Amino acid sequence: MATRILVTGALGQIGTELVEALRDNYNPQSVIATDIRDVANHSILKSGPFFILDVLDGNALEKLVIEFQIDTIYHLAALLSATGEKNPELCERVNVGGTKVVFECAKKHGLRVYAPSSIAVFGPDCPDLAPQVTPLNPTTVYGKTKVNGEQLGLMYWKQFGVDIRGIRYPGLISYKAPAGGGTTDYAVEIFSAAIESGHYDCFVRGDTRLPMMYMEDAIRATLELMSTPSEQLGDSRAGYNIAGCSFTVDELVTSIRRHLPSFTCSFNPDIRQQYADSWPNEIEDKLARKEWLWIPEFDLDRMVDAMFVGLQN
Ligand code: NAD
Ligand code: AKB
Repeated sequence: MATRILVTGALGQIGTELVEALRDNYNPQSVIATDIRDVANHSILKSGPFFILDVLDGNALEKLVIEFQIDTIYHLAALLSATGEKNPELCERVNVGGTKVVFECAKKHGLRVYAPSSIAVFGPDCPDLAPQVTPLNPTTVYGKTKVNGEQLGLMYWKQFGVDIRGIRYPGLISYKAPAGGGTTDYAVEIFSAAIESGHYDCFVRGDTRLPMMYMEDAIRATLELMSTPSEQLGDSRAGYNIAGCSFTVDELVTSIRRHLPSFTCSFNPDIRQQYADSWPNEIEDKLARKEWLWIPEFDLDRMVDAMFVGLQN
């Protein structure tokens, strides 16, 4: 039977590009995009089916799964770190509660699930180069919900055989949709500010180094993980480390100046500096490379070049 997919949180930064990639790979009418909100004229509302869905509403989710004979869910609905820390109760409810709703539905209907994790699972006790297996002691509520999601995913796989997979995405950089309220948003916002005004006021220090990834690499990683035979995946299946490129804001500014020599950046760290400081500088991804042959393509300069091409066209 042909793959029939439902995507939650589809209007966000990742969903905007993942839905298009899935619709390119499968029958576009078989990729059902959903989100709790509507965005007028959004590209994915035009390229295939879209429904309003609050991921906490298990009955509504089940109705769509049955109606469209869904076999795979890409579960993207969540609150990111900066938004989540402002509203921890809602963050916990959506990120953990919503994930349980999706996993229960998958268990009942025999679905496969992709549920992303984040580098936010790591805490200050993690080495600068984050290993795949290390104690996970995040300080943010968001990070705790992501650890919870990974643990639930592994539990549903081991106890009930539900095929759940996930990647610990680094900060994702893209130009097709705005970043969704995270700590790494500065590495997205800096590009439009540079092009529009020649200046960016950054909310973390210039020496802040975080793991990042260009969206094209992240989408490819997602599709590659989901097309890997289940028996190749081990106990990290719900939260694989993958590395793209790590850089400081100062290094990002230097790379942007190759395109805009007069670009300036000022620094006014806010509470998000604390979240950034609690995360590792770099990610070690040997296991993903071994188990599903992950390999990144975009380094800092290539990513910056692609952002300028994307934003200026
Ligand atoms: P985003 O904030 O851009 O999009 C999330 C979407 O979820 C939004 O469109 C929002 O309307 C929707 N949503 C919120 N509450 C909902 C609810 N109750 N029901 C249904 N939809 C709801 O986030 P994103 O960047 O696309 O992230 C998607 C996933 O990837 C999240 O799990 C996030 O933790 C993870 N992730 C993202 C990044 C990144 O840099 N973008 C990095 C690491 C992990
Ligand atoms: C955030 O900054 O909250 C996200 C993430 C790394 O999970 N981009």
